[in-house]
Amino acid sequence: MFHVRAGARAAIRAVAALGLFAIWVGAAHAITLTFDDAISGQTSYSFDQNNDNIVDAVFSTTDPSGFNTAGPGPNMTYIDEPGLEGTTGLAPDLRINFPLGAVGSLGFGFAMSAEGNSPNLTVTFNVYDAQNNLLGTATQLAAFTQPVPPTNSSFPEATVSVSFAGTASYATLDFNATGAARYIIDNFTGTFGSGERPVPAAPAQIPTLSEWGRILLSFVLAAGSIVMLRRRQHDSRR
Ligand SMILES: [Ca+2]
Ligand SMILES: [Ca+2]
Ligand SMILES: [Ca+2]
Repeated sequence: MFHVRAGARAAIRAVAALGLFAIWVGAAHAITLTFDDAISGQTSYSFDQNNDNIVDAVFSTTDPSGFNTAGPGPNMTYIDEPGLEGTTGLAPDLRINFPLGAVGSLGFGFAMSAEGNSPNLTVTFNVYDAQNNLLGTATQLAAFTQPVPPTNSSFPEATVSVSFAGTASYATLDFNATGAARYIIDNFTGTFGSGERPVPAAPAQIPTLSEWGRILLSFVLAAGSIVMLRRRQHDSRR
C-alpha cells in the first residue's frame, strides 16, 4: 500500500499548485522570435514560433532586396545568428504586425554595421495601436560590448524595449542611416504569440439550404399539406 501522510499530501498539493502557477505564468508571458526560418530575400515574412499554424508576427520591409539572416558573426552579446538583417536607408526600415495584438512590452537585441562607436548608432522603436495612436517609443544607442572580456564585440549592439498600455497592432523600427548602412535584430520578445494571446474564434457558419435541399423541403411540405387535406376531407365525410 502506498500511504501518504496528511503533511506530505499538503506538500504534494502545494507543489502541484506551484507547477500550475508556473505553467500559467509561463503562458501569460512572452514569446521570443529567434529568426531561425530561412527568410533570405523575402520582403515580408509571417513567423510562427510555436508551429501551430497561427501566425505570431509579420515582419515586412519596403526594400525590394528583402531581408538577410547573417551579419556580424558569432562574437556578439545580443545577436545569435540567424537574425533579421536589412538596410538602414528606409524610414521606417522595418514594420512588425501583430495579428493577435501585443500587450505589456516589446523588446529585441540589435547591432549596426559600424567600425567605431558614434552617437548616430541609434534605433527608434515605435509601438502603435490599430487606430495608429503611438502607445510607446524608445530610442536606443548601440555600443561595443564584451561577450568574452576583454575582447570587444565585432560590432556595436544593444537591447531596446518599450512598455505600453493597451493592445499594440504594429510596431516600426527606424535605424539611423548616418550611423551605419546595415542593421540586424534578434530575439524579438513580447506577449503576442498564439500560445500567449487569445485567438479570435472563426465566424459562426449560418447553415444554408442547398438547391437540392430546397427542392426536397418543398416536396416534404407539399406532401404534408396533401396528407392534412385528405385527413380533413375524410373527417368531414364521417
Ligand atoms: Ca537568432
Ligand atoms: Ca503560432
Ligand atoms: Ca532608417
